[in-house]
Amino acid sequence: MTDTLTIALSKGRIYREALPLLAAAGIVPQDDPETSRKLILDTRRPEVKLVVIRAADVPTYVQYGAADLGVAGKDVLMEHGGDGLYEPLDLRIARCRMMVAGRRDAKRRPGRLRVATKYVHSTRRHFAARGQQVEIIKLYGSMELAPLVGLADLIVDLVDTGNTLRANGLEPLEHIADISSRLIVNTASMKMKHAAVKALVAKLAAAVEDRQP
Ligand code: PRT
Ligand code: MG
Repeated sequence: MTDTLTIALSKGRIYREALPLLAAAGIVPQDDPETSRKLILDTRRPEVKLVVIRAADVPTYVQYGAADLGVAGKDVLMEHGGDGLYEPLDLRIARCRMMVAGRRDAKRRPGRLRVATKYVHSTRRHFAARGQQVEIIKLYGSMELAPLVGLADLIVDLVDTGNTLRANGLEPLEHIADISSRLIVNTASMKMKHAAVKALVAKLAAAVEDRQP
């Protein structure tokens, strides 16, 4: 009997960039999540399904075994903590950098700096490692706005081209981490569905190598 495999991923850039890698493993969705309202997509391989969810929810689905595998940004995994997950493969897609940013002179202000971010854990770790006391303000998006309206001195956000920062008069100030999307696997699925998971990881690894040797 062939094991069924459920793969969790988010729509948008991760879906778009994962699609060619999945196709190399014969996984071709039968619906387009950008236009369909379906949350569970059948694929050309009858034993493989995709579930399309919010990026930040992917590690949770995989941790609890609601999905056997997932595709998640390293930023999201650093916040989640990785309990109940293996991370066997860097897919090298949706790449960017996690950075501290702010106005050029932001760090010269005396006193404890305020940092706005949705990456609370990564931010706390970064400043703690530098022995710097900061006040962290949790936001869910549009971090670039915070310094403009006096909510925070600094932000921690993802930077790709730098256009968003520039458009808001902000500059990248400190590098925290290089980010890319990772394949994650539920630890129980790794054991119970070992052959199916191993075969899929191998196909995806080969597809990653073919794209960027
Ligand atoms: O959008 P939604 O609220 O549903 O969730 P999400 O923002 O977590 O999902 P999505 O699809 O926007 O991002 C999914 C993943 O893509 C992230 O978790 C990252 O791993 C990865 N990724 C890669 C990025 C970027 N590049 C990126 N540039 N995610 C977000 N951005 C944003 C960034 O936050 C900033 O607002 O793009 C803006 C900066 O881009 P530049 O090119 O102007 O520098
Ligand atoms: Mg987004």
